[in-house]
This record gives sequence, structure tokens and C-alpha cells, in this order.
Amino acid sequence: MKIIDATVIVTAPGRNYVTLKITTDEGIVGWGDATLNGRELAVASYLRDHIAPLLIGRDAQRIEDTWQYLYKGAYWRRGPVTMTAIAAVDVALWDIKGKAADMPVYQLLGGAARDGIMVYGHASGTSVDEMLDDVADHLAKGYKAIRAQSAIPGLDKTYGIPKNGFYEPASDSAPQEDTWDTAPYSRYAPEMLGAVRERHGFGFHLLHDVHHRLTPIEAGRLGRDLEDMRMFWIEDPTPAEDQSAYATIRQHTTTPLAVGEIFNSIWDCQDLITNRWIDYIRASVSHAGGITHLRRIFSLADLYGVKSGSHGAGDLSPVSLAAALHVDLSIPNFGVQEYMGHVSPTEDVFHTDYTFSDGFMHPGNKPGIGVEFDEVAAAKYPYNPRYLPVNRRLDGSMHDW
Ligand code: CS2
Ligand code: MG
Repeated sequence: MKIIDATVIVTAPGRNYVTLKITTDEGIVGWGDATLNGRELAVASYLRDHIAPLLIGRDAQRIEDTWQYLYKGAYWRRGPVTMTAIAAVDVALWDIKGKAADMPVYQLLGGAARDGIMVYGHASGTSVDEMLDDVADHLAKGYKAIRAQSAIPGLDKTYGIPKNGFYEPASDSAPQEDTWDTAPYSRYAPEMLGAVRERHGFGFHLLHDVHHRLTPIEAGRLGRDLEDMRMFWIEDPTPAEDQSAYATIRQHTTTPLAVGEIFNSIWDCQDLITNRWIDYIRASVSHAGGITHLRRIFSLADLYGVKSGSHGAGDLSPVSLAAALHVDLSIPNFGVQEYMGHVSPTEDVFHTDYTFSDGFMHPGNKPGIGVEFDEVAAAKYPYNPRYLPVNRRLDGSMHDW
């Protein structure tokens, strides 16, 4: 089965997405998500200008060989652009293999290791009361795991708080400049999350995203302040590239730690996993080299009792979410899957087969990953450059967003 075409489609149905379409000489088409929020065109060019010409004529069935060819053949290994591009090829080839075998991808990965995939939703608010109401809404929808974020009094913009309904961090033209001050956040987060437990109890998993903003010792103190709230995890407490920071956090708290949505290879998390400095690894199928590489990361994690907790924000397309669900269904050390949904009219372009019911998802049983892409609809939504925010401290110096 030969690859005869590899086409990159950039479209913006509600937000920007980059999608790879691989076509074989047997007429089977596979889809991969190549979206990297705020740097979409870098991946589009990497695929279009550097990888696509190399794919033509290759055997579409040789997924591992193609992965190794693109990884080792790049020389300039790893990084978010390279690994997102490789991920898109990988997922498209798994999609093709499933369609050729007339099987959903999870069956090719060893079949279902569970009946359903527990997902967590995003509850947020410009005030604690508003956030508490959103938690109630998510509980009413059946969520068993909920992430809670609320605006921090005195800070004009806080991560994770939507302006109107659906949270989208990327903005048109220049990056939005957010303001950050650790002191009010460190005081307020325990109050806010304590209010969740006080109002809604302990009958569900409570998560919180710190979003890379604390020093290791500040994170240790936050973790200790939150121990009575019995958090499922606190996420990205410190900038993820400093793996040893998590050893410091670990010394001060038993609050579970999750990190990894910005990781793109197993080497980014090797120390975190083998030292058990974390409890959940959040690497995603679309930024960490696809299904082939993500399974390696989760297999290593399984050896050390670390569970999966893949990233699944709205800037990862439905193709990415579908592929993630096939991996989630098949691995032994599944933890939780982020499920933020997608802004309308994403559904005009991506026709999905996955389902949500009572807090759990399933990828469906269509052959491949179960997403079809409407190219005619996609053409209606032109790309527009958008940027993720930057974060400045009160004195104007740059902080982590
Ligand atoms: C966040 C994301 O979902 C999460 O855990 O960290 O919203 C992240 O900010 C975006 O995916 C960045 O594009
Ligand atoms: Mg996050």
C-alpha cells in the first residue's frame, strides 16, 4: 500500500487547526492533527515543505519505520514543531491501518483494557460563586472529574477563565499581556478549592491547573495547603523543563502532581517518571510524536506506577482527541483524559464518532480513529494568525504564562 499524496489543510472553524491528509494508492485516506497553538504555520510548513515529499511512495503500512525515518532522519531531533509534525503522520498512518483492517485503532493496540474513559471537564468562573455553579453544572452532566479555575481578585486576567462561554487563550494580532502576582494566587487557590469541597463535597475528583507559574518551594507549599482538599492532581505547578524541580515539590507534599502537556518526547519526562517525581504524565498524542511514541511514554510510566492524564484542550483538534481515546482505552495505566470539547463550528469540518456519557467517553468502533474531515467545509474557514498570551509580573518583568 503506497502513499501517493500528503496534503496539509489549515482551517479555522472557530479556531485554527492544521490537519494532515495522507492518501494511499488503494484509495484509503488517513487524517492527523498537526495543530500547535500559536505556531500553526511552522508545523504546516515542516510537513508541507520538508516531510510530505519524503512520504510519497513509502509503504503506508510501515508505521514504525516511517516514525524512525522521520525522527532519526531529521537530525535536529525533538522539539514541539518536529514532534507535532511526526505525530500527524503517525496518527494518519494508524488511521489508514485501521481502515485497511476494518478495525477501530484501539483493537490494533491490543483491544479495550476498560469499558470507558473517565474524562475531566473545565469548570471556571470570574468569581468563586460563578465557578462553584459551573462545577454544579458539570456534576449534573455526570462528570466524575472536574478541573476548577477561578479569577484571582486583583489580577485583571487569569489563566483558564473564558471571556464568553468557551475558553480560548489565543488572541488575534499581538499576544495578550496578562498580569501575574504569585502572592494573591498562593493565598486564594486554597480558599477557592476549599470552597469547592465545602459546597460540593468529596464525591468527585478535583483537579487544578497552576499553569507553570510557581517556584518549586512555592509549589510545595501550595501542595501542602491543598492536602485537605484531597486533589486528584495539581498540574504544571512549575515550568516543566526543569524536571528536578519536581523532586523538591515531592519532598513537601503528598498532593499528586501532573505535568507534560508541553512535552514532545519520552526524554522530556524520563527523570520525572523513573524517579516517581510525578503521578500523571500529560503528554498528548498530537504533540508527543503520535500514537507510536505516546505508547512508549505510557509503557515507561506504567513500570513506575505513573498514570496517563493526556492533554485535551480545545486547541487539540477532534482528530487528536479521537486518537487519544483509542490510546486511553487500550493502556493498562490510564488515569484520566482532559475533555474540554471544541468551539462551534468545529463540528462543520470534523465529523466524529466518539461519545460522552455520564463522565466517560468512548472512541466508537468505526475503522481507523473514527473522524472524517470535510474539505469543502474547511475551505470556508480561512486561517488567521493568533498568539498565546504572555505573562508579566507587577513590576513588568516576564513570567511564565
Ligand atoms: C491548558 C491548556 O488544558 C490545559 O491544561 O494548559 O489550555 C493550554 O493552556 C493550551 O492548550 C495552550 O494552547
Ligand atoms: Mg494545562
